[in-house]
Amino acid sequence: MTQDASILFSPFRLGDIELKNRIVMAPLTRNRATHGTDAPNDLNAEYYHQRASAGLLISEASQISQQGQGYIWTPGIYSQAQVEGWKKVIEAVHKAGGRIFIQLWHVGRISHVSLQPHGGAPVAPSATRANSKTFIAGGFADVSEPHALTADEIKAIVRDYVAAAENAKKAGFDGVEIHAANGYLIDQFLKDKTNHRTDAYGGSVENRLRFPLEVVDAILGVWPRERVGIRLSPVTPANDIADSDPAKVFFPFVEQLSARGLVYIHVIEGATGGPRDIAPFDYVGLRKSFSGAYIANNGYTRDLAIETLRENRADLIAFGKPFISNPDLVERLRRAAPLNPPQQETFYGGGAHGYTDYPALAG
Ligand code: 8OZ
Repeated sequence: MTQDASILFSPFRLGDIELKNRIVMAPLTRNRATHGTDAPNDLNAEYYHQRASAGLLISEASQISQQGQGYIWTPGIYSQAQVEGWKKVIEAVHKAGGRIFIQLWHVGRISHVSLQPHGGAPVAPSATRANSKTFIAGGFADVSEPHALTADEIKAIVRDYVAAAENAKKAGFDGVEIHAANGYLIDQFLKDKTNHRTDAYGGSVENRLRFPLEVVDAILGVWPRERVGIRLSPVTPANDIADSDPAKVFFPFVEQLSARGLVYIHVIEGATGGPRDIAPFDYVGLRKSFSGAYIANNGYTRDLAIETLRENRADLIAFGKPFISNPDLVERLRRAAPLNPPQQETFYGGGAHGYTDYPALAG
């Protein structure tokens, strides 16, 4: 017996936006921006257009500055050419009745000198290199040793977030998602494996929340709170990140986000793209301490999504890999149709193959 999926297709009011269903397209790095400018292009617009039946689309992570880039050919949101490119994507999504937020990204230490301004070192809260790989012009490479940010450099990054948020508005996005997950810059400040600072940005939980909340507050100066969400991954080991007591950081963080009225928290439950049960964490409790919507992510199947919504453990469900290989995932979930399997070899880089050529159901 297949379960009745109607709950997945009930509308949801996200702030001042009416979403047509509870299905979210998760942010997915695909490394197919225009070479040289990192601007989105017509092929990217076609890809997002194909997937616009999701209630909400979240763009692939998009660097707020060249310094914020960690992999080759990911799109930016800091140049005029990039804004123009995103306009094409947004127009294609809106034409198909979809809604799209942009995910604002700074990778921090997960980068390589070849991607950095003037071939310099990537930046991080503290000068410790991640045991992690990135993808550059020549293929996979170890990430480079970062330098520890000065207080002035931290302020400059907050200004870059503001400029990126303004660009996102000019491009016509419906909102922004702050990428605070997966071991990138904001997560590096939150967690004690990567934040060894002894100034106002490190040490106590209050200090570790300082930079993340400065970014949130700066973006709230540009966008109304009902158009700002954030992605979190309390226990993921992605990109060599860890914290000795995630609940001690994430409950106060989410309470602060709730006080500011952010529209959603988007939570990667467990290890990003991996086991959901890697470490215990009270996601239901986290949701209860937040006033806005809760988007659940990681390894959701049709059945688990339906069950989670029925048991009121989430408001929306974000699907990642299934959206790579099923442009019509929404229709397939409706019909309980089989899904195309995703092809890992074409996830990152390349052209239309493995990107816009996954088949939709006939009829
Ligand atoms: C896969 C490859 C490169 C980047 C993330 C932005 O994990 C990413 C990412 C995923 O959040």
